[in-house]
Amino acid sequence: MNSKPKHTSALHEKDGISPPDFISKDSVASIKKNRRKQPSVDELVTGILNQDKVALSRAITLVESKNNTHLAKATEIIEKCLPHANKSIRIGITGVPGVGKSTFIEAFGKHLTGLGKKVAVLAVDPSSSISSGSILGDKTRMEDLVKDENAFIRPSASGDSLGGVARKTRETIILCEACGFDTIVIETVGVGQSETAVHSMVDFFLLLKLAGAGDELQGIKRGIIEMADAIVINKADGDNVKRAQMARTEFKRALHLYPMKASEWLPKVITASALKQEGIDDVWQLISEFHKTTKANSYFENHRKQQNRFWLLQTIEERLKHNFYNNSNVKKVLDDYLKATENSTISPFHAAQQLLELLNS
Ligand SMILES: Nc1nc2c(ncn2[C@@H]2O[C@H](COP(=O)(O)OP(=O)(O)OP(=O)(O)O)[C@@H](O)[C@H]2O)c(=O)[nH]1
Ligand SMILES: [Mg+2]
Repeated sequence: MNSKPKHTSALHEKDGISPPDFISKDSVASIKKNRRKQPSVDELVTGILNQDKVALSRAITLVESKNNTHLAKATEIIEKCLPHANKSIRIGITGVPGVGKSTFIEAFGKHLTGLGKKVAVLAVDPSSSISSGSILGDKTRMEDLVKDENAFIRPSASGDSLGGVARKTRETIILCEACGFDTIVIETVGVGQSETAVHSMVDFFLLLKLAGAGDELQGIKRGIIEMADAIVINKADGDNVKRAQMARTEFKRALHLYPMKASEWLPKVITASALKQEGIDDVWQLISEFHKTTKANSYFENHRKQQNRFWLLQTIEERLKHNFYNNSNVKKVLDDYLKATENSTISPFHAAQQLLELLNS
């Protein structure tokens, strides 16, 4: 006889089937216990400082989380890692889709690990939350680097705002450095303002280009050329070698028209073939030279200090904006105010003033 009370509610779930006897209850309990166990902040920090990539990945997941408890943990981890960070060179790489960024990073990364370096590859691509194709593509295109003991590849954090994605990447840089990665490569495809965001978190900014396509064809904004510390004309192989060399001369000439950079570094133009792995060492030599020059004239340190200031102010702006648009009082009346300004029944400035006052009410 079944002694259990009869359930009349339609919501009642039937008891599941109990596991067969040959499954050890102890094993099930131990698996469940381990599965639930979240490593503590100190465990993750110790792991990161011991160059454990699993701990690094888990900490990055916390940085990328939307859960407030995770974020609080992430903040603590970053604070503890900060004294161990900073000892690296941070390189930003940009270029239009198809220029060969992934192929280049694979060749460049392998070259550097061959020199005994530890390379972390991160990405800033705010569009990746919409189409995850590029992430999967990158992982397969960086086949060898993914398997490399001394490399770490993390696709772009997803997020709806560039500011959010950029913040996560910046924090991830700190974690990677504390984990012993001495070369940080940050890839971005020119979506919106992502190059500017990447430029403001790296020491060296590299622009990949193709020969034979005009700037307008390549969709590269002028500002990006101005940001570049080096332009690499990629795919300089086969029939393309001559055109690549011509493009190099043209770019060199064009770069002379730009004013001297604060770093006192004259941007260089070189040709390379990521596919044939040619010119890769030249790129590295160039970056090393830049590193030496800017360390000697103190630009390197000053630039990083400036970047930290920039990110502090940027974060405040983001938060203030977020708090404003998510304030329930503001949400209730914003549309009415917008309509009223459209109809000129209130001036935009007066409306703004009244809306901002709602934040303090
Ligand atoms: N001939 C030649 N082809 C190359 C070279 N580098 C990359 N390619 C090819 O160009 C295509 C695009 O390369 P990717 O490395 O995926 O380019 P990407 O810039 O990462 O592209 P997205 O991720 O779409 O932005 C691939 O078919 C590569 O094999 C090169 O140096 N020479
Ligand atoms: Mg790619």
